[in-house]
Amino acid sequence: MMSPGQDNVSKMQEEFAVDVLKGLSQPVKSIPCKYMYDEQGSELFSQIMDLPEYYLTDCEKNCLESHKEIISDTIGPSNINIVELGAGDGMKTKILLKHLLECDHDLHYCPIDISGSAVANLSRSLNREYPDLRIKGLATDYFQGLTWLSQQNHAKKLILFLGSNIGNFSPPEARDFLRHLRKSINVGDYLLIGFDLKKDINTMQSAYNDSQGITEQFITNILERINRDLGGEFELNCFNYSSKWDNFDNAIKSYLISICNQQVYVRDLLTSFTFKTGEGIHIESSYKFTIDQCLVMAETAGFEVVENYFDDRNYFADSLWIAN
Ligand code: AVJ
Repeated sequence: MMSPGQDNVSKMQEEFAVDVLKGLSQPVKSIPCKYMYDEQGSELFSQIMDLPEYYLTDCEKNCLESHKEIISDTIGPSNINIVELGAGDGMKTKILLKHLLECDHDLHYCPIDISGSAVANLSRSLNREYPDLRIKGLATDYFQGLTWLSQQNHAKKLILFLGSNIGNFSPPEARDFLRHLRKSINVGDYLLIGFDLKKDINTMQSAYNDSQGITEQFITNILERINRDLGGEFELNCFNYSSKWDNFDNAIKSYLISICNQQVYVRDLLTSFTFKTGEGIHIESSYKFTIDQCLVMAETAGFEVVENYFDDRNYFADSLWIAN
């Protein structure tokens, strides 16, 4: 695997510092959600995927389990390079990889994830389970991942973008990202992309307000990371977690809300940030989709929808697109 070498790590640290300074200096404070995924955050997210309330993972596993044959037949038996953006612990992907290997597909698998520890763990466990699978892991963010992708040869590719990771982008960001992704691959390459579909509000909100409080820990970890990595002085019990459905934007929005008037010093930024009682820091939006929206997104980005695969409850869709 291409490990996050020392240069890469310090570059990531510097970007984190710059983005926290920018985000907390705005009138409406925010921190980019990609910074939730340090080693602790990636571990907490793995725990979230096992929660009974977090239906997304079970639904997508069900989608892939029920449709792995048709997906495998559609992309054909040729040599194929599978590149996964935001691979995480790869538990869902294994369903597909296992089946493709059993069908004698000649596979290269390249998991890309912002968390170096996640990529290292996944590569190790896949090596053990599938000694024949050729793996090249990359610890980097989506945008550098796309730069790398655009430099690859013309071998046939299947890009995986699972888990409704696309839902963290606002609609204009999602459009730009998918166009950029399309430009980084070739005509005839495939994209399998997961969408969490709009459903009753209680079900969606419960997925982000689990009874064990793991999601709260996951979101709050971003302040702990500022304390750990940037010498921040956030008092974790001076912020409350809030995650609610926004009916106008069709998204779950997650905030950390200051419970008092306070100032927080962050040593490496040489800056104190002021928070008023009730003031929120926006951490994450998780947009939800209709299947018609998915179709428009595909066409706008230069793809054609080959097929939509649903789970038994129609909660989630994995959509197979071909670049045209
Ligand atoms: C990994 C972005 C799909 O938005 O549902 C889970 C992250 N945040 N619980 C999501 C997340 C809180 C997740 N994604």
